[in-house]
Amino acid sequence: LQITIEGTGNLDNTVTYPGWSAPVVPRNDGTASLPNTVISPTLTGNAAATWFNWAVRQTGPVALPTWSTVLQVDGVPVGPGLSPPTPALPLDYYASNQGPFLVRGGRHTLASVTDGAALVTETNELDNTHTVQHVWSPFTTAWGNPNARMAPPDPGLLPIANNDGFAFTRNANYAWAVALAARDPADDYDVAVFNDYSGSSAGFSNQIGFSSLPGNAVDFVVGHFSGTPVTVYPGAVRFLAPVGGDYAIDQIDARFRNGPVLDGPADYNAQVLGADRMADVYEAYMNAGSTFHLSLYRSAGAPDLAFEIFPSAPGGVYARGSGTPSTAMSATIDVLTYVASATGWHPIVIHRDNGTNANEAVTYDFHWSKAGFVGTPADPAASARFAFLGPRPNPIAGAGRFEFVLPRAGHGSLALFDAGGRCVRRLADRAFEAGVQDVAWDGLSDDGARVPAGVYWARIRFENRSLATRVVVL
Ligand SMILES: [Ca+2]
Ligand SMILES: [Ca+2]
Ligand SMILES: [Ca+2]
Ligand SMILES: [Ca+2]
Repeated sequence: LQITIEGTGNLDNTVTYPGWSAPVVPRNDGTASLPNTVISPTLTGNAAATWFNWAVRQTGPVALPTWSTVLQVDGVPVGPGLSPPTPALPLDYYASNQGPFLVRGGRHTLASVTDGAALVTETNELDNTHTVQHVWSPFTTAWGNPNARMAPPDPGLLPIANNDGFAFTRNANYAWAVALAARDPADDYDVAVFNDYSGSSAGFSNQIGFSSLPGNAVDFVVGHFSGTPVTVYPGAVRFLAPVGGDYAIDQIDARFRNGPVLDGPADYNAQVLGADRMADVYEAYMNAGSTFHLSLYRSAGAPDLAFEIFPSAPGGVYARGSGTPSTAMSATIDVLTYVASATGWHPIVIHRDNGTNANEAVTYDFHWSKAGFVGTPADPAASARFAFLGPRPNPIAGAGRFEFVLPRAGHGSLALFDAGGRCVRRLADRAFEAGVQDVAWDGLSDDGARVPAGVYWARIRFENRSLATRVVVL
């Protein structure tokens, strides 16, 4: 026998019961009692350590037919929920200590949903859900150790999007970057960086940077070494997830910096961006008004690389695309001629273009110099086609080679000079094709002797221009 008088009863999820801190209470233990159900000050993320409590008040006057209530985390039901015996009498119903469930670190939406299938007609259909956001303790990440993660949570409808949350503490003396990308080109995840995390009721709320390029382009946020938080809280946010594939997130502070005494040139050869690593950070000390010529050469690995330079202002936090990006000269070479507008440490981010094949390591050389490129700063692409990519390896022990780029076919010469400006070896003086050139050196001087260890300069001349690069011989 089923007694049903429709329209005379109600299920209400919005009631806060005596001894409860809210209609929906997450806890990091399963020991709540009916008169004592309070939210844990800190909720433990990334472990099966959360228990849920929620209550539904059924008002009369009569029993209602079959209904059920479930808890959703970011829109996904978890656990068995609660289904009272049918018919259900007018009472308070409690789903207590359901768990433990694993919730990732960061910000998430909890919703208790009753009669979601709309099987019961009630006097009020608008109070059947209670929605609230809480914060779980972030996943702590380490310098240069990327993590592969499943798709970020549904962002939800509240002002601060739900996220998969992290904590990264960098060296206070160096610029930093956090970068992520979806592996599948159809998925689009973004990175937001926050400066706060505290307990279960706040945190991941003060956003200091947000990169949101489309598709699976690498999104990154970079910060100046000075005036930005030493510990930052990145959150991975879902924008589109038609595939819902995983993503890699990476974090690092500056691998290298050069200046202010040297003021360039800087030569970083055979650097490896490992599997799932998304970005490296460098810092260049530049004086206002100085023109720098930067070049990036990918020597191994298929994924495309690029770089971008950012202002030297302390406190600066920037998203990908808001700085000055490099220009792709070829599949493997990116260049930039940059005129510093202020004096100080400029963060430079070398990054993958996207997350496709992110599990493949990439090897690159990165150089910058005030003398390396000659041309018109206003036209970096044109000026860059005459480029000295540098000695390989550098330093040179025994034998090596020199790589440079010519804008067109023509006559060029390459020679090696000692620190005193004396020519020690004429390496080439002939016609060249356009594009990337490679001239080998056997480590000998013009008179056939091995050159002594020390600092030398290699100079390429082409038409009326010349470029020099520093060479260290061991
Ligand atoms: Ca209702
Ligand atoms: Ca209903
Ligand atoms: Ca994105
Ligand atoms: Ca490139």
